[in-house]
Amino acid sequence: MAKKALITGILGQDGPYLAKHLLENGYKVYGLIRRYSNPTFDNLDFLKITKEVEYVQGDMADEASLYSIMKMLQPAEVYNLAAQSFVGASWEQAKITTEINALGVLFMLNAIKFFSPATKFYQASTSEMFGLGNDNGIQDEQTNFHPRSPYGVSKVYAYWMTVNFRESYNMFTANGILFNHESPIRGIQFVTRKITDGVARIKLGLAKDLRLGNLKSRRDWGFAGDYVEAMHLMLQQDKGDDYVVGTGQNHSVEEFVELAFAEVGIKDWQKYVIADPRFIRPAEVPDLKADPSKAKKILGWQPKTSFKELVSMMVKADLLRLSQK
Ligand code: GDR
Repeated sequence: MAKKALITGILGQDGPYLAKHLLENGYKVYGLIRRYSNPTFDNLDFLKITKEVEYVQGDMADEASLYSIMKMLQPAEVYNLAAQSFVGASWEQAKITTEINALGVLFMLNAIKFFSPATKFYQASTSEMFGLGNDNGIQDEQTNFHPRSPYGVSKVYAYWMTVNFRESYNMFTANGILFNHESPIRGIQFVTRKITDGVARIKLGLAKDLRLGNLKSRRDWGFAGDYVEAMHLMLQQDKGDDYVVGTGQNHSVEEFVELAFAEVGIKDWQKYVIADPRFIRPAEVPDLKADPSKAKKILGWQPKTSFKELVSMMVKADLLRLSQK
């Protein structure tokens, strides 16, 4: 019988890439879907796997729904990718961010503990937990957390609950502390996709400018398709553990902008970019860079896609998408 995996957050960016990877590895993949009036399967369609995933109805904020799903499915692995994942919205919507990102994880851990204790659990932790916690400009598994947003705070709670269920109940749980990871199906409000979509629109004459916030912040950007392989590897080890996943290099938002415009042959990008205070955050994380040595050593994982390849892939996909409309 095929191994069963349940992915929460199946309609987001990482869910489809992970589902594709698991399907290619012979898994039966289930996707958790909450009630939407109009669920959008565009990201799964993009990877051509919409019909290969089986969908189950439930909600991270409603623990009883998770209990019955775990009782029914008894999956070998659960990947918790469900979240209010946009940092920028988390100040205005701190409560819902906390309910889904923090309490939702507690509910899922309890669902596993009570109804499917052999299930291995992956938690989508994040470099946003580090925030200002910075060991000489680079973060690894030992770096202190100093989150700077309600989103980061909610993820720190989830991280420690995931560790605590491992320590308290001997459950197999793993935190993947993923640094920023992007792709052509990245949500449009995140800065990379906002830039590549904006650049493609400007190139095609569909927009005149691109409005951005802080161009100076630096992120360690990788390709989501590479990162889901690390998630899977974490659950194939002898015991659960926590791993930093990133490239080990970082770039400023400005460098991303410059490279994206260069991809369509525009050198004088400053003409098009407008600083807009609406996109400045109440507290910023200025500089993140991963030390992924542990993932490399123990999981044998390494990113395959360079920063330049990532920018180019995203710009090309947006040009194609917009020229087909
Ligand atoms: P981030 O991603 O907050 O790092 O979290 P995002 O792409 O939103 O921001 C990256 C940096 O770019 C700056 N920035 C802007 N950001 C947005 N969204 N829009 C703008 O116009 C803009 N201008 C400048 C931001 O201030 C920030 O410094 C992402 C999310 O996917 C999280 O869920 C995940 O946990 C982390 O990555 C790892």
